[in-house]
Amino acid sequence: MSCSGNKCCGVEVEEHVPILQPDEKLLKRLNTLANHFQSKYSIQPSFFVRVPGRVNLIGEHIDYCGYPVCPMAIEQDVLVAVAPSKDNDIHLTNVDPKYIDFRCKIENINICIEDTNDGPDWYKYFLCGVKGALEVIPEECLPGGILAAVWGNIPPNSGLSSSSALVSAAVLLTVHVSQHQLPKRKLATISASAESCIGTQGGGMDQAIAFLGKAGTAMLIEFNPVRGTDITLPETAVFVIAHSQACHNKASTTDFNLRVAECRLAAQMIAKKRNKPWERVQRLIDVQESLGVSLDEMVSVVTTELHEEPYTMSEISRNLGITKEKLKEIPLLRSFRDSQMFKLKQRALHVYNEAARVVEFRRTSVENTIMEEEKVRQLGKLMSNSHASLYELYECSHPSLDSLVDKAMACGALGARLTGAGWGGCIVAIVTKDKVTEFVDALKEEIVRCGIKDGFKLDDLVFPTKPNQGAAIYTI
Ligand code: ADP
Ligand code: NG1
Ligand code: MG
Repeated sequence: MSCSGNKCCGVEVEEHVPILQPDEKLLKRLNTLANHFQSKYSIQPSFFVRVPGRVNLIGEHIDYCGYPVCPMAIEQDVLVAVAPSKDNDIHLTNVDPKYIDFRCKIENINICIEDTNDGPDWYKYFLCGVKGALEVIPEECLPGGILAAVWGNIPPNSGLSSSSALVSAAVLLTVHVSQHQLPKRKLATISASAESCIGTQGGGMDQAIAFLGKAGTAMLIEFNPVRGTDITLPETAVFVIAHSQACHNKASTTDFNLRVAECRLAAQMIAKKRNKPWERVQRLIDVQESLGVSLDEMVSVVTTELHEEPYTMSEISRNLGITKEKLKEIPLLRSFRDSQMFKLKQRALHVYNEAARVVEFRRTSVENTIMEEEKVRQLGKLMSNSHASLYELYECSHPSLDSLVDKAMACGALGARLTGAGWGGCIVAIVTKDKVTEFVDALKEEIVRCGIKDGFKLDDLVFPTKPNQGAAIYTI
């Protein structure tokens, strides 16, 4: 029996977050952060954690339906300098002055989320992570207090997962400051469930890639249980991220959770129509599994079982054979008014087709009978089809994203799509290696021509990216 990768004598060995020495570039940033820490707390940090953002190449809005996705960790990250504190308080500061300092008792973490246009206060993301970690750390290891200084360079509210990098960093540092150890996959699961306290019921992709990400390879992330498999991308493919200059905080509106609810209701309605125990069905993958059919067949099932017109709460409850009051008891539905309409057919069609595109993306990436250039073209087509579906069926795009996708295609991309939840944020485009510089220059020129908004810098608006290392702990 072989012993390689994460297998020993054929048995899966759980990987842990590595403790690394920083390279020169990171060391410079850690020193700046250490100086900020020292200026606030008058001591040196004991260690640092680094958690990257991510770009999702394909598989959007399907993680919470149970389907695999294909992200990679990016270079931009959240860094936190940490030391234990004896006073049983959590002390928080941020190098960026727009994020105000915060302090609270560790046994009195309050993550009450108020309705605001800007979304929750930044420190609540951090507190979600600390709280999630404290729930699993054994009593005898629990920390006194924590001194922490945060510094991130992932553009926030932009679909590159700055929120999950912050939550996951808080989970990791709380576990490490307690001198406790947990494997990467467990940390990813804790972080995903911790972030749901912020209000959005995401599927776990962001926290999974934050911990499982590896330099040089994208990942197929699967769920229940969470796991990652390397996907080697074609040598000649380069992924370029571009910002639409429209920002959207996911927790500031009900858009995201409405999509999660629509997918769940679509799954339950199909199950009910096909005489399956619908109460046990939570995700679109559950109904596919209970019917035992392919993704293509699920597209036909949706077409016959669900109608185009948006559903009302009354129609859904009638079809499921329960009262509207009972339906509204489902936690995810509590925040919606009686008048809320649900587009079940459109959302379910997107999910099953997108899940099929992920299968195809992976198959194409690893296929060695296709010529490199043709491979990149095929991956590009899948990405563009994904965007069209997110625009049309899932309705989570934004005019600035659509126009940026068009610009990217006009500048020579072989495919482009919004990445992350949408409603603003970033796109990811695929180009061949020999055309990257030409592409980036042309796209920048187009962006300048249309105008750069206050607060954005041209160099941060378009940048090539490659698969990066996941979370790590550093000492200096
Ligand atoms: P994203 O798509 O980037 O994950 P979200 O809407 O999910 O966007 O959440 C972004 C929020 O995370 C920000 O509004 C802010 O509260 C918090 N955040 C992100 N980066 C930082 C940072 N460097 N420092 C403090 N808070 C941050
Ligand atoms: P972003 O854009 O990073 O907030 C969200 C969800 C993901 C996934 C994508 C859409 C969270 C923390 N993240 O990502 O789980 O559903 O949207 O594919 O909720
Ligand atoms: Mg987020």
